[in-house]
Amino acid sequence: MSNPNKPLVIQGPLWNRRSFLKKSALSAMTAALGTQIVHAAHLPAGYVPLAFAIDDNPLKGKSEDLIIRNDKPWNVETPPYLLDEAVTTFPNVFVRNNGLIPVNMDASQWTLTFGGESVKAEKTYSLADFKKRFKPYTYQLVLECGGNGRAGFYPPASGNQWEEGAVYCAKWTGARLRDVLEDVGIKENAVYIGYYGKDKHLSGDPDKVPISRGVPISKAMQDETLIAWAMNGEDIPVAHGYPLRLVCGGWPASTSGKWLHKIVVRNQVHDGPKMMGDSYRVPKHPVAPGEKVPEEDMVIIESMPVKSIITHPKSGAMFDKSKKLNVRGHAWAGERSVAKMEVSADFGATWQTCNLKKPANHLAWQQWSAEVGFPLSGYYEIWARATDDQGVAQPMLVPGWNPKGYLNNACHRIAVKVS
Ligand SMILES: Nc1nc2c(c(=O)[nH]1)N[C@H]1C(S)=C(S)[C@@H](COP(=O)(O)O)O[C@H]1N2
Ligand SMILES: [Mo]
Repeated sequence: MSNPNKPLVIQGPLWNRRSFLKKSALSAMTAALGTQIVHAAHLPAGYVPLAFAIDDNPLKGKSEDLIIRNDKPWNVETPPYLLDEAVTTFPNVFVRNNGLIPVNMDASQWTLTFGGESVKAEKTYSLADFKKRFKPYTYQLVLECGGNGRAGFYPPASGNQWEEGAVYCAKWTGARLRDVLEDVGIKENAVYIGYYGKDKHLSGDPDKVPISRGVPISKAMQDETLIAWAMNGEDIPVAHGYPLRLVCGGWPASTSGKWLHKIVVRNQVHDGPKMMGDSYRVPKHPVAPGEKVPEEDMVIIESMPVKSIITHPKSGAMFDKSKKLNVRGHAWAGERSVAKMEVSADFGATWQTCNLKKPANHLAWQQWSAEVGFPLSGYYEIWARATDDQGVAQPMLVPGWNPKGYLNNACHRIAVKVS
């Protein structure tokens, strides 16, 4: 085959009812192989020859050092040292799914429909419509899973035991949702939007939706909220929402719907799966660890809190005492920006102010770095702490326990050995 990475897709069923390979399919395969399939008559029913097996592994090309938290659905975490890039590239982007990643998507047939109580009339766009009719914008946007850091809570909360790496900042290109909503025409009573994707429920039931979340109209209307068709200048990878994705930077990444095919404009808070109960909601007042919290005391998570990560060096690395160590990473604060970044090498007794860059745009993470010296050989820890533009700093310890283990923004720490 001319391009081994581009699988041949043969349209229509390969097999007839008697399980014989269809003549047309056989001749297409023979042509593609440039030779005949000698024992074609013995191919078992439904068997697709390896040369034609569609390689639909959506994690192909990911770094081998990603940590698999679950394989059904795929939930894969990035270790901090792989997040060193200012703009995270595909191999290092964590993957979070609530259902099954859709397969065989045809971008040329893709549509996105706007409906719900608060549209003036339903309207459907093709992918080409978006690219043609709306001005494209590109922003670097932090997507962090609301459950990033869940592993730090005790008693443990159920769900993927994310440590630090369920976060990334990629460059997204698309139409502003605001421009599209203006084109659709929405009613005065619109308060919320909700998304629907093409992923399948784990049960296999086609009528069940794995997740359908959303944001208030004010967030939907923000400049940086996109209906994106490109990530880092290329088609969005399948695992991250190909061919169309809603991107709401700075909020729980669960609001950024992948494989987007419907947006509903609601006259009430959207009530799709994972909007209610304990999902992506936290108690509105502190609760004792393990306490049951009544539903009416839970509030929907909006902007994510101030946080930072050390991406260099890798925890556990060894260093030469005669040289200063370059320590660096990123900091972000949901809708806010980060005003100050500090590191400590003495368990928080003293703090050193870091160099801190401005964000590339609102809702992008900020790069920080520091040169850290060590007086003696031995074991050290480096702790990193960000403070946002309202003076709110990351806590040293795991913050308020909540039933599903969201919003753990405790300081990231790494160990280093100096000799
Ligand atoms: N359609 C759909 N969109 C989705 C999800 C999903 O399961 N289905 N998961 C959400 C959650 S919980 C997160 S954290 C982000 C993860 O985005 P990523 O896979 O690009 O890292 O996608 C969000 N969008
Ligand atoms: Mo998430």
